[in-house]
Amino acid sequence: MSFFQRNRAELERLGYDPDRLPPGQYHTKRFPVLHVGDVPAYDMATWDLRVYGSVRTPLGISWHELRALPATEVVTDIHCVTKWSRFDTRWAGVRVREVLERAGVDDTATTVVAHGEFGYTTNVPLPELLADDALLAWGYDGADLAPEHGGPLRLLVPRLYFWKSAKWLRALELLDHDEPGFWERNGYHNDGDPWREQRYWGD
Ligand SMILES: Nc1nc2c(c(=O)[nH]1)N[C@H]1C(S)=C(S)[C@@H](COP(=O)(O)O)O[C@H]1N2
Ligand SMILES: [Mo]
Repeated sequence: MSFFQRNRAELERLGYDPDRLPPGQYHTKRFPVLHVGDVPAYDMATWDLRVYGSVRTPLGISWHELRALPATEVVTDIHCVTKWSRFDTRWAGVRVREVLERAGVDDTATTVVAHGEFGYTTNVPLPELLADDALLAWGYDGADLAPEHGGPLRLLVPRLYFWKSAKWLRALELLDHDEPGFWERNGYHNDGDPWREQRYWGD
């Protein structure tokens, strides 16, 4: 039996439906930490989240203002392009939609580029960020989101491979055209749908 077959058999023993695993993925109970560069430190008094580009009202949202927005919880599976998946991860935050509504997205906007600290970028189709489970996440498993997992704030787009979920999120840029981000320019698939196994260029 291959590693992947054993992993699916183990899932079944644990009482999970192995069909929750997208093609080519294995499940893990660990929560790996994966990023390029350092974990940034912040002064939350000066931290802000900017929303700009194809919007009527560009925003600079302070931490205090962000935390006053309607909070919600999302329990979801996450899928990393390096093949691990983790089930039933529990996140707290505000729906991306809430913030985009406040900025007033132009009818021409199609794409959002998420900007993380230190220039990390990733492009996400606007409709993905209007979904109920797309969050600006500040909490994980009942606690503040740990800095190594993207705290104080990360994007959560659980329907796409996890590289689209930018850690240390600082800005959402609305565009009327598509524009590949950091990994999308460096070999990863532009769309990144795990169910269609869109991992790399040419997949
Ligand atoms: N700012 C930033 N966000 C990032 C990354 C990064 O390098 N920088 N890596 C991405 C990748 S490739 C993955 S798999 C996930 C990993 O999130 P985790 O460390 O919380 O598991 O973060 C994504 N978000
Ligand atoms: Mo990744």
